Amino acid sequence: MNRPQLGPASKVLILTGAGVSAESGVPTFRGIGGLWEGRRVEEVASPEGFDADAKTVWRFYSLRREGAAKVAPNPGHLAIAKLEEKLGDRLLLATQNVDGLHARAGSKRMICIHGELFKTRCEQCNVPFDDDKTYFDAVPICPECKTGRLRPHIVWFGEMLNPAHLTQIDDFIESAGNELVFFAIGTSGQVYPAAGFVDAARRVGGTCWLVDVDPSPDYAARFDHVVRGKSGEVLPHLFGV
Ligand code: BV8
Repeated sequence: MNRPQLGPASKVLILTGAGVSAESGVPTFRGIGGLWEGRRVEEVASPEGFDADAKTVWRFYSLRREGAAKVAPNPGHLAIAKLEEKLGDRLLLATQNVDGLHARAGSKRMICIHGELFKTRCEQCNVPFDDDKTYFDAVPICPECKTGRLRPHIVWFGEMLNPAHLTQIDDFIESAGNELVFFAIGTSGQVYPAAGFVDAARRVGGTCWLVDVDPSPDYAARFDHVVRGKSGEVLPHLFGV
């Protein structure tokens, strides 16, 4: 396997998707065919879905909370955390995953661009409830403002990502210039704006690597290097950690 040349000026941006958690036993979206109980995930994970049937949406996230609480980080998560130990502020991780496994593996310089499964917030007053493992089988009302519905702290389809997160990623890419090495790991590259990070990396002259057990051809075509394999097996060697 050819390996990235990481020199003293190199800056590494990593984007992860559901594939990084697959070896921990967390099902991927493509693996479940993009469906949950026969419904498209995009419908369930959306404001419209929550307005139409908040109880079912809470059951979707509560079941995922139960699943994610039972699994552990795998060697792929650990390899990313070890590379961060080596590179420090020359590494930034943007994860699409909401399962919390990167944090449990030790990643610190991390942005959860699609939210966090174990966080809840009030739709009305936005008060956050961190480290919330509650299994909600009814729609909870905010104990603070007594009127708003509590919702998962998740970026749903059709919702804007946190602009500050996108600015932090853009600034990192710009500051790296052609010293940027961009890795997309375990993602089918279907969801924007995350799927566009590779284009931003190319625009500054960065080198782009895709690691995936079954790369999506259209997405893979935008990368300089494609490493076909399981992230838990590939990353320790690829990163030399
Ligand atoms: C936005 C949280 C703009 C939810 C997620 C209409 C209206 C508004 C926007 C849109 C619209 N139509 C389209 C859009 C844009 C939309 C989008 O991109 N849709 C797609 C479906 C076309 N994007 C959005 O809506 C975003 N917001 O654009 O706002 C806007 C502007 C103005 C006003 C309002 C809005 C918000 C997107 C965020 C959605 N939330 N997650 C939750 O998790 O419950 S997305 C969710 O699905 C994940 O976070 C992830 O991003 C995505 C699934 O993708 P992957 O992670 O890649 O997973 P997948 O299963 O697909 O692939 C896994 C890969 O791993 C595979 O390639 C597989 O081969 C590989 N693999 C498997 N095992 C392994 C492995 N690889 C290595 N090792 C292994 N062992």
